[in-house]
Amino acid sequence: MPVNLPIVEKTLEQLGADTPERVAALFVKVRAEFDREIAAVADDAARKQFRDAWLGRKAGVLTLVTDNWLKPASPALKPVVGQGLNELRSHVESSIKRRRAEIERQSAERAAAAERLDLSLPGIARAVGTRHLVRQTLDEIEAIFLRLGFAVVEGPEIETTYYNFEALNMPELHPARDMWDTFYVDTPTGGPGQLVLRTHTSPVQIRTMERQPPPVRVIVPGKVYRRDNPDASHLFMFHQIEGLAVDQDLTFADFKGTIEFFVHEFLGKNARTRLRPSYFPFTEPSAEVDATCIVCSGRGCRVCKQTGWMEIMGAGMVDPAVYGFVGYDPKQLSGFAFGMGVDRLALLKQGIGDIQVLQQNDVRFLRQYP
Ligand code: 2NM
Repeated sequence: MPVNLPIVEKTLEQLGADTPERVAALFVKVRAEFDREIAAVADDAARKQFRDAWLGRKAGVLTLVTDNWLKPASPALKPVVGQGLNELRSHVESSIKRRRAEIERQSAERAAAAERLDLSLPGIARAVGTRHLVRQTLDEIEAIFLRLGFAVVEGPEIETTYYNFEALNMPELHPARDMWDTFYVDTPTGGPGQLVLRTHTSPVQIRTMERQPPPVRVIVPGKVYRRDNPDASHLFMFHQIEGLAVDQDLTFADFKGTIEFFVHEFLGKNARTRLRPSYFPFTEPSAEVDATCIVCSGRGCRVCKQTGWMEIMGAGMVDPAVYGFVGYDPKQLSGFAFGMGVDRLALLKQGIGDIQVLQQNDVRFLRQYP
């Protein structure tokens, strides 16, 4: 900020200031210019420049006044100039100091204002996720079996053919393997042997029995994979919960009681249970479990194809051959196992006709199951 004061470049003599009154008038002019200029100093950088212009040792206004007015002044005027200069200096210094404090306060206020939280603004509504319908169903089923003393265990989704088939009483080339449309995983020669995406969670039951001695009571939830073409009732990845109980003297009646308890808890006390003979390579005898159709309460409808029943699981007494693979003694032990498709059960319970909505992740669907 250049100081606009030509009078300080001149001497008192040149200015014709030969009386105390005239000298005083000159100081008034200087001070007026100072007051005018300091009002425009708005920030720290401008203040530093302004300070130099007035107090700078080499060419500051006060230096000029000293050199041009005071030093050459006549002995008579010198005290007057000296007093004027002192008053000017103290005014300049204290004013600049005050201005500096003001600028600091203003910039602090501006910073605080920029940071201030406006608590009256509406919040940001974040989209809150929910448990997926399948997860909700898994949790519900797990809770029922936990109350019966079952433990929840999980295992790998990529399995060896040994755990997925062989240990479940299906040797290589056995036609029963064709019951599942299996995804085979490419593996390097000399690798771990043939790998598959597990077609059921039963390999985890095998691994559990290998790991621990009887008694065993576990349920195994998880994803399973089958090479099906997707349609309204098929997904190539879906969810199962399988269960296994092994102990001395477990009977088919224990199995029936367990399943009836489950059906009552899951579908309601009015739901009845029915067993039909079936076949699985790893159970003997084997059964399909039907429950009263929840859509029509058993009267017959489109969902149950007018039978009043819907199939909810496959099950049976564990085949003694399976115990041989895990080092259990079939003469000392017996047990039952069961497996159910969780996605399908969720659909039945909700009256949904197309299984594909479970994997399309359309929020309009998901939001219906908060
Ligand atoms: C089912 C149906 C019947 C089953 C059998 C076993 C094991 F490991 F103990 F042999 N785990 N799961 C089983 C039996 C599964 O799912 C429809």
